[in-house]
Amino acid sequence: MATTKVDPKLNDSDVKRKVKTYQGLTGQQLLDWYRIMYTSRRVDDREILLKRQQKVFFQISGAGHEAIGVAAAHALKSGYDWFFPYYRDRALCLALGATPYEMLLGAVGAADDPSSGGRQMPSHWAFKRLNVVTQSSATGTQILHAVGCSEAGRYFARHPNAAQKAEGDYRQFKDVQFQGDEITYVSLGDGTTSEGEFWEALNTASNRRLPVLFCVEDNGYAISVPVEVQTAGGNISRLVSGFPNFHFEEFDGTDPVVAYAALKRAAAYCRAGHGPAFVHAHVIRPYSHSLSDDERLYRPDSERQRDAARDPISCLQMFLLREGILDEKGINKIEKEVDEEVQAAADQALAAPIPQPDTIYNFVYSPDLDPTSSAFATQPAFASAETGSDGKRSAASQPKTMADLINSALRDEMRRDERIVIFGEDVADASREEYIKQKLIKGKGGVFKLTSGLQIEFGADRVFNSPLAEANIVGRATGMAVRGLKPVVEIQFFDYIWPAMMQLRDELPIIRWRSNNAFSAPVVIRVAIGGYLTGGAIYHSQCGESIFTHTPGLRVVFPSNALDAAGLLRTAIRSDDPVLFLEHKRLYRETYGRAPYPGPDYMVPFGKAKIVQPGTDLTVITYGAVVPRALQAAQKLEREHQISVELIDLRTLSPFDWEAIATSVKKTNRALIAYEDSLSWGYGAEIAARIADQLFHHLDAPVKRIAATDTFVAYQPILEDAILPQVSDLFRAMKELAEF
Ligand SMILES: Cc1ncc(C[n+]2csc(CCOP(=O)(O)OP(=O)(O)O)c2C)c(N)n1
Ligand SMILES: [Mg+2]
Repeated sequence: MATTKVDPKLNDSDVKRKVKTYQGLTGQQLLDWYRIMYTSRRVDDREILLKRQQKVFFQISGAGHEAIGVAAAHALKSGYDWFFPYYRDRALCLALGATPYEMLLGAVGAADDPSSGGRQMPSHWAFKRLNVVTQSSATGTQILHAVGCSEAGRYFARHPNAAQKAEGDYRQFKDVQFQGDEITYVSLGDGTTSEGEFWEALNTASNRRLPVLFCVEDNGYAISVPVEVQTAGGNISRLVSGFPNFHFEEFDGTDPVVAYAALKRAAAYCRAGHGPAFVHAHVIRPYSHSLSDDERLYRPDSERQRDAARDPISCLQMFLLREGILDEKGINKIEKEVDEEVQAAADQALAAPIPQPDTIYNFVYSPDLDPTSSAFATQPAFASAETGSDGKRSAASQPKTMADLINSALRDEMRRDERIVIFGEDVADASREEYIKQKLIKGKGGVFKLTSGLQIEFGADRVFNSPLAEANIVGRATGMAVRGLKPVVEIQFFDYIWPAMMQLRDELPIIRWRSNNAFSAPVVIRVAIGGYLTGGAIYHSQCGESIFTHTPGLRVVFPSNALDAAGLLRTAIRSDDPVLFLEHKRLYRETYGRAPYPGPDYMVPFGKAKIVQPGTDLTVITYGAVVPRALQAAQKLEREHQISVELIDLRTLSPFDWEAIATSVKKTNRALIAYEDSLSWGYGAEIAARIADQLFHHLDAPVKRIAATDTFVAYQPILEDAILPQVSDLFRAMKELAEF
């Protein structure tokens, strides 16, 4: 253990009065730390015992990581800085202020478990009062959240008015706290540095000089895979050393004094605003990966004994004895007190109420703001179409494309709500702002120009380009939204959403549910989707909405016309849930469905379908770019065969308007679901199943689906036509169903 040299000017009696410090830490502080570290180990031991008695259901320990955790907690400020720890950080959380009882509530899955109310495995920390943000099990996803969290802190410091509360939208339920010099701490294991999101996070933290303190707790293994297999050259510090703007530290993380000194330097660097820090702590993992793992299968005794000699608990104990800070009696006393406390906490946790099964649906979505409610149904306020004194009709009264109205909805909402930030690939007018200032360029504003002019009006703090990395976009947005910002991000093409899939499936939609409503991340993700492009080919034409409607917690919207797009986007932005907002590229500038500007408060509630045309002979349920095609087919059917089709545009896919479907099918007794995605396992399968299940007695014909072939979309237009459902296909399907 490192010690500070005693000042030679002090006399002997001063020294005896324990002026001696250890990197600024007094003996008493080290004693306190020992108590926390020992508590951490004993809570692990208690959980292991309870697991063997089948009273808890999973155990993963923080053993070997206690010193780095306690040191980090003391180098930072609990409830002031922000924390994205991982499952080994029991000692960190105890040192920040969590209690053994709270942890044991997590282990038994109690209703009052503050981390998740019994929804998550133990050691997946979330303590709202301590700014410890909800964690998942997916290794590495937290790192981009930490980056976004830190960006939000900086944003609120620069835009303090944005932190104010406002009635009538998500802001009413989202408190914002920030500190001008706050730090975001994120920890991870050595194996997790292999995840791409780790590198995406370092890249952004470095580039934006964010005050993020990355802490790699390197125990040399990721389950059974040793570090040299994970990390080229076997040392992560060497690999990351080229990132600009970072402060780096590498040290023995089993020594709390050494760790504290390094973390204090790192924290000071971050707090001063110089940029991020990367600390690499070498630790040990004495208890196997988890209770489901037996490390003796892949680590020989010799290696395990070498580690055991570095055990932070026994080493600190020896140190305290050697330095005369504590004698054996003192050690015994602490250990007895801790053992009693942990025993009492375990007894109490075992007696705590468990969650009731009927609570499982709580907090899938916001309990505070219902985007299907009438509060989100407003009338459009179209500009007067009368001609002005110049003899021209006002521009606002002219029909606008979907692209125009999405752009104006974004603009209006950004004027109304300073918490909105927009980022994604190419969404800025120009990252090199001086070109704009010098009026050398007009600006881009998105590959489809949907965000055009927004950076020019709102500045680069609010509208900016991301790196070409989709997980980076969604992960950062999630971290920002946890803090109360409203990121409205863009995924350039649906075909390229997949790098963000881990964030979209395992993080964003689940944050509220898994934290039992302690945290939420109401992000809006706009995505250009769909085909019918003539040349879009495989990678610019995909649909796949059912993959996301299959994800609880996510709202999925898919408008077919300009007015709905404007109204639904506004609802998405003001709502308190994460929303995937699918914009069909082919509809962006289509003549079909244009509308005048509906004013800055026009909203369409979620889960309310639109009857595009009423009819009596069959019901066609569709959405997106199939709406105008189905309408054409229906009109032709009416003209040529006097068959009357009721055409339903769902507008939102999750939630969807079951009532509208049921009412219509009860009237027509025939149902066709038409969608652009490939047929099998697609969105229509669920609707068809529900109709068959719940409306069986009202049906005069089988429920039919018409959709794309079970292939991808090809480049050659002849092939594209054959693959995607055309007006003629829809016409034929409708006719056959009507005549069944
Ligand atoms: C994305 C993902 N892949 C795989 C797993 C399964 N898994 C859980 S922990 C772990 C090893 C992590 O090793 P490391 O990052 O070194 O942390 P340590 O457990 O050693 O502290 C793996 C593979 C996971 N949770 N998430
Ligand atoms: Mg490891």
